[in-house]
Amino acid sequence: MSRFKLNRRKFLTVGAAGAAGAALTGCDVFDPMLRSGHPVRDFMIGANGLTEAVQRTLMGRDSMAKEFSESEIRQGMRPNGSTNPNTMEYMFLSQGNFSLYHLEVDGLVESPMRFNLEELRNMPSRTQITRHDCVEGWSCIAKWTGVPLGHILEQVQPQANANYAVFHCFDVMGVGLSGEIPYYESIDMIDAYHPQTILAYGMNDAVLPVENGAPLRLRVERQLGYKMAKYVYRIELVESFSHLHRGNGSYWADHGYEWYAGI
Ligand SMILES: Nc1nc2c(c(=O)[nH]1)N[C@H]1C(S)=C(S)[C@@H](COP(=O)(O)O)O[C@H]1N2
Ligand SMILES: [Mo]
Repeated sequence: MSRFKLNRRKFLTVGAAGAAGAALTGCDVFDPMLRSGHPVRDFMIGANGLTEAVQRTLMGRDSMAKEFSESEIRQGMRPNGSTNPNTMEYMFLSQGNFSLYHLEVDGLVESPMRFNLEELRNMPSRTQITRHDCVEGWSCIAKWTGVPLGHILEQVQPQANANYAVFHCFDVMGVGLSGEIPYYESIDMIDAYHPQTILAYGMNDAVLPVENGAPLRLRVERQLGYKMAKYVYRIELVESFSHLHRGNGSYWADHGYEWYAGI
């Protein structure tokens, strides 16, 4: 356990070194290091299988992330990455206070469903005060309220070959040869059914602010910040994510980070 933690620290230090000198404004400060063939990138990719296997063995599938008390909440949650998506659809919905928003849940499920915010808020909820660790080397402690993802999955009934939940987000990160490149993330079914995995609509006892992912963002507490997809409009259950975007299961995994970002 402690040996593993040491390795994780080393990984984080590599990240922090890359960010030195640059303002800590977003994960994109690492981009130059992540070119194919760069030793840091290769190290991260090589470490991926190992850390996931080691973590699963050491931590077990049901271990809980540490939860904190009210007095430990540190600052408002520092916004990072996209903080105000400028796509037409998002701006239209946010201007209407997200009253026309709905979350779509589809893919490999028995009953595809859509839920508006009121329906989501009326579902069983969970509140947790947790620490958010960004790969850049900063962290915040904030209080999150939302519906457990497991509760939504129980309603749509994933099929036997559904291996991953993919979170599609409103924000566009850039434009590539095949069009716009949106933010997306994915987790496996172990994390999807974990009791602390929630779709949060509230933060620090208030409505989730736009900069932190309104109207709905994922909290998957045993992984790094970039897994916590903000601005989620669709959850798609898939057998494999190789057909999505560059095939690595997440915007940042497509840019050389680990797909499994356990801490
Ligand atoms: N849709 C979307 N989700 C995202 C990001 C993003 O740019 N777009 N940034 C990620 C990163 S790198 C971090 S650290 C957290 C930041 O969450 P916060 O803005 O609430 O602090 O969101 C993650 N989720
Ligand atoms: Mo991050």
